[in-house]
Amino acid sequence: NITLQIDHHTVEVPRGTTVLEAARGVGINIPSLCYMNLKDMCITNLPASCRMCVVEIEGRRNLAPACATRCENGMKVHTSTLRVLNARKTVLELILSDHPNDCLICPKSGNCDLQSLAVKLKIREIPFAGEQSTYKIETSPSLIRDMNKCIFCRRCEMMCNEVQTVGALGAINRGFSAIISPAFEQPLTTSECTFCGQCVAVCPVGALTEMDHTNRLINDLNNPRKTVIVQTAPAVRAALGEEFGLPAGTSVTGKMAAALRQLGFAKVFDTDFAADLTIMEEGTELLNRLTAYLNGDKNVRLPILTSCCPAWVNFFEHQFPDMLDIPSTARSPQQMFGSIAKTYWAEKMGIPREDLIVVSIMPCLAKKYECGRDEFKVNDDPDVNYSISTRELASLIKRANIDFNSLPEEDFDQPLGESTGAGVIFGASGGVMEAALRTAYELYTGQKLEKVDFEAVRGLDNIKKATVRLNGVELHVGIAHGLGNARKLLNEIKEGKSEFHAIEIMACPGGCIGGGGQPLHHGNSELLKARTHALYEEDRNKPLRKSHENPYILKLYEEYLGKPMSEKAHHLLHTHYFN
Ligand code: HC1
Ligand code: SF4
Repeated sequence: NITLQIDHHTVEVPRGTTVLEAARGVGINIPSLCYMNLKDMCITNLPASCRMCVVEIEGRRNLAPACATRCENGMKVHTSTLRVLNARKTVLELILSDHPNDCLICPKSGNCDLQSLAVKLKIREIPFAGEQSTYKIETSPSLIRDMNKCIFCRRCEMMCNEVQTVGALGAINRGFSAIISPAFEQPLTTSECTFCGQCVAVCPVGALTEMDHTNRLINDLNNPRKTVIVQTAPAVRAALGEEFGLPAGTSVTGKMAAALRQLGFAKVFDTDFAADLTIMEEGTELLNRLTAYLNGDKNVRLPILTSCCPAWVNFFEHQFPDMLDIPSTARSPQQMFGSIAKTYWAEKMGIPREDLIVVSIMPCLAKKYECGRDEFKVNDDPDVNYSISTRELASLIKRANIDFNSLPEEDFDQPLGESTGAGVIFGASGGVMEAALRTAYELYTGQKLEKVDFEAVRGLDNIKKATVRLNGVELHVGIAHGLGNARKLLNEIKEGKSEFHAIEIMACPGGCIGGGGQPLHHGNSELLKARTHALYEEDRNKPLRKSHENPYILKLYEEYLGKPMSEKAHHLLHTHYFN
């Protein structure tokens, strides 16, 4: 270990620790904009480009960036001398000299690191009147890109290239014209972008934000000719509370249902219901493929890959176009919900399709794009009209003057609000696989599962593995979260080296709990762990924990669909892929 002095603290840290980390360890929060450390993924963004974190080190002539300076024995560091404070202020003024000062109307206002720093450093004027960038703001179904606001921290580039290995964003041009952009300055929509939103989740300013549908929703909720219903994704309940000052990991399912009712939705339903439905379809597909394989069918495609994450679907459509027959054909729970709501439920209620609006609340930005895919429309009417992110929901609740923390706990409406614990854990990496295993085991063996928890598939390890015995057959399963990890498993399949029969992939770190539409995670894995914990707690406390025990799912098959993978189920709940 190394001992050094930081301001008035004597600090002992392991060799290799940076001054920034050592200082933060004793509560000295040196400001930074570009620095980001994804400890659990062993990835650090360290361009040392913003220079906000400069400190004075005794015996050195120049100020040093704390993020890129390693601690040394006996070092004496000063983090807030006059020289340091003046340097930081000048750096910030220079950044602001080419940054629009439209904070009042910026989508990131109130949640922007640059704005917070300007407040903290008491910036009152911008002395350097420099040239201003004038880029056109680009919109896509999921994200908005405003390069006039980019501060070149390169955090988005790191997420897109290193964590996701998509490579949609990179630095192009030089000097004042340098920007982060898809190749040849093409729009995101025609690039390799998957709309995963991980660049948005780490952008410290308003350069990358989500496509906002809150005004559209307010209009619909006030239209007396429309019935507006809502479904809420599993991961939303584990993070929404953070927007109202509750500690990370507080589950707010009941308050969320109450808030949605107060906002004016005619019915408050749950995507978790459709997650249970997904398990019936995808689980059956897995067992069908496995049985065919065991019976010697050489053409059967294994491993089967989950297909509920739309950014992941985009990724394999773009990057592995010769493997489109491997993923499950099951639609995502969001889309299964929309399809069932606009057929089975609408018919039951006597609501004409054109008068029904289905809205989803999602932790994800790719879900916005998924709603608009042509396969999920009937006569041009989308099964899910549009999707709102967790952050957008929080802003709506605030706008409607709802005191979220004092709301009562309310239940979802039935029948499309009933779910089991298996549906809840979909929101964490490994959850879809665990839910599938619970059902596949019981359906395949005809026996009751002794222990419902499959610990091996949980947690934040990059790639997780487990083996489950089904009547003497060994089922090998793998799980990856983050598209970079997914790529590794896909390459193994391509090379014929995959050891798995089934693989779960979620595009975001930690699964949907780390989605691009959640309160920004800024790469903080402790936050992801707390959210994950909230979902497993909720699962543990549910009376039913296996999808095939959901009574309303059983009723749906009995009254409408017949059985899993029936012709009707195929038509309403399955899809196909394109390159
Ligand atoms: Fe997800 Fe899913 S779990 S994709 O991560 O399969 O977004 O939460 O809603 O559709 O259920 C997201 C979460 C979500 C779907 C489900
Ligand atoms: Fe890259 Fe995802 Fe951002 Fe698209 S949304 S640019 S894939 S990080």
